[in-house]
Amino acid sequence: MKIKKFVARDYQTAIKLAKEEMGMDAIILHSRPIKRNALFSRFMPNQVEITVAIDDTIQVSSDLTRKIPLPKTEIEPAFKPPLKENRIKEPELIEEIKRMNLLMSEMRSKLYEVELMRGLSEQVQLFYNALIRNNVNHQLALQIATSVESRLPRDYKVDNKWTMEVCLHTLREYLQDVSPIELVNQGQATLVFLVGPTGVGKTTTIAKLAANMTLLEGKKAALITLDTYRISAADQLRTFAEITGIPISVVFSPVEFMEALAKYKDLDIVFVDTAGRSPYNQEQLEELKQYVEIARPDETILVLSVTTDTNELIAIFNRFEPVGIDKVIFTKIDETFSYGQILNAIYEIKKPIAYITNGQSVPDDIEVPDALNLARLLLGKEEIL
Ligand SMILES: Nc1nc2c(ncn2[C@@H]2O[C@H](COP(=O)(O)OP(=O)(O)OP(=O)(O)O)[C@@H](O)[C@H]2O)c(=O)[nH]1
Ligand SMILES: [Mg+2]
Repeated sequence: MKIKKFVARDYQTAIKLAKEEMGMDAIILHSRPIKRNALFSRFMPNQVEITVAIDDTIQVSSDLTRKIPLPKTEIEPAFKPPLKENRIKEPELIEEIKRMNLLMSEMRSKLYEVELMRGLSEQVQLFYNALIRNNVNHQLALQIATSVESRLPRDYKVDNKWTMEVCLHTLREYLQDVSPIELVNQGQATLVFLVGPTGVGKTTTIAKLAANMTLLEGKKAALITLDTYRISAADQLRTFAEITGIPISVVFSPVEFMEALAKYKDLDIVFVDTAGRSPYNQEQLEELKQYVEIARPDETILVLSVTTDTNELIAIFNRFEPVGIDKVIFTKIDETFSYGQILNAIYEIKKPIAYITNGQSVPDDIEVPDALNLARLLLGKEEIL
């Protein structure tokens, strides 16, 4: 047995050298990259080393070797591909398998969906299609449609109006109860926090709520802003407060916050405006949680924009949940054509909707949603039945 090492700049060259010198029957026992220290590696290219063996006790005439070459496949497996390449191929393969699995499960659920769809009456299929067009998650839409179907009489055909009533009624059940702010504490201010990601409309919504409560309902409201991150942030609410005569405190610390709370404790309602928090900034969320824990608000409302997609809405809720979310407000209803994401999100997060806002105008563009109207909104603007 003859064993020899070959060094070259890559495996192919090393193998070529080995074959030339040791012949086609040579087998590779070992291969490795040669590590150089950092200093050398700057000046010299990386190299590889292969250890090759040949059993030279068996005499094979060079003529014979040439005439009957060994099938390539018999030699190749002995030449191990470089380790790094192997590692790259493995994740690729795993990714591919994952992708295939996903595809398979998508196909399976699609088939299941088609199967269930077949059992639906024509009217309910139209209802189902309207939900899908309006962005309602497929599985949820199918669940709702199946539930509508089970409520319709089987033996005779019902008219479209009746079916539509059942559809809307069923949709309403899937939307949680609507629950606007309640002034709970007799003789003590109800404390309401509005929290949420940046730019969703927290400050604007507080202005709308405070203006409506003060001007329309004759309640005594005050504003506290914890949004002191940006220079101009507090000005937005301060200007509004000046115009409406609603008192405001801009606080910079928990101590100042406690003082402001004490100052307004005899009013009807105190709104706390918070800085928009990135749902992915843990530190900001912790700070927000601290303020909520100090104040123990009656209601903490998460403000969400309907321009956000379902998965993101749910992710945002999950991040804010530890702060203690009681209700949600959906803003920017006027900025989208499909509203399915409201239903999708509510179905997952299971919190009541307090308000929806539908424009930038203060104080008009806010309403306590009527569940039936919301259900209609979910079906889009076209007539379906
Ligand atoms: N179209 C539309 N725009 C809205 C609505 N509500 C708020 N906006 C606008 O959204 C923008 C952001 O509103 P803000 O109230 O400043 O949002 P915010 O959540 O306080 O923002 P940060 O304090 O920066 O986190 C403003 O231009 C608002 O006029 C709405 O219902 N519809
Ligand atoms: Mg704001």
